[in-house]
Amino acid sequence: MSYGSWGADTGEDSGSTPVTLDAWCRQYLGWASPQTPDQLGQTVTLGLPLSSIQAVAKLRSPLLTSQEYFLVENRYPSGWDRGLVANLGSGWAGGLLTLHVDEAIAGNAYVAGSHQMVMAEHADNALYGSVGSGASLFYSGGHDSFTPLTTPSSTYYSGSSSLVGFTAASVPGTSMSFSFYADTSTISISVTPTTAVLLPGASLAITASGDEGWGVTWGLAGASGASKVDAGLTTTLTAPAGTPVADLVFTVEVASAVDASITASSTVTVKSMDLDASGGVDPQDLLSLAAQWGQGTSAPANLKGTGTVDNTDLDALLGQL
Ligand SMILES: [Ca+2]
Repeated sequence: MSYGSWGADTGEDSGSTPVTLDAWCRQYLGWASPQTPDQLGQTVTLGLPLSSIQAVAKLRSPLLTSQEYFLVENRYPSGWDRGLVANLGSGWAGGLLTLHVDEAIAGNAYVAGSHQMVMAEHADNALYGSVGSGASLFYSGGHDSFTPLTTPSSTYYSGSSSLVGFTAASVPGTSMSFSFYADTSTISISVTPTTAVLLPGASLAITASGDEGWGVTWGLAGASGASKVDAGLTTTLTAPAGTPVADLVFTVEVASAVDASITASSTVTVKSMDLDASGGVDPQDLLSLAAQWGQGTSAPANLKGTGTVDNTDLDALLGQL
């Protein structure tokens, strides 16, 4: 708490109103369980520090170290934070306090050539001593953004981008909000396989990559009747068991969990078994299959989509007659 122990409102003796513990202290004590925004543009709302155990936001990219991150909280001249008035002045109106935390550092003592474990990111980029300033806080009308591109920036102590931050801090108040920022420029979602052919009732695992640790969300479009089971970066598609008289085409869609505009898709087909185009699946189709025996994947009778027309395709057709 340092200087905060001696907090006081206007006209009070020093120490009469010790200020609220900062977000790191509350997290350490178990008084705070930070919100962890994970979608670009997600609105995060923060009440006053002691109003809720979730009145803190933790900003961190899953791609990078878990030891270094930012804690954002709403500091406002109310309750114990009236004790800040003695040092910040009666005109202090509140804002978002942003703490840069590096748990790889053992303590908060100043060591030349190093940095402290918990330090405020001063919105006005000024240097302060033991006591900060109202201009240290982020708010609409002052400095309302904190990203890898702003000054001060959300760059890590190593000099690498943290890839996270916030924009659009609201005006000060007992409830404040911001928009979560994530640098998604390194995310490029792809899937394997991009195309496949399935027999009726068969299953196929489709895997995504390039999510940069943020994860993905899966969707399914196209013909009806298929189902899928999502498990992280993999989804397993199961084709409907019925006999297709016309090709069934399914589109498995995948999007970055942090930025839904970054997408990829896989096209899965269940081929028609009406090989002679009679309008139904019947014994005549066996003759068509026999005529294409040994042909490759482009043959209509290659129902499984791999190798050549063989017993697997014959069994599939017999199973559906
Ligand atoms: Ca037919």
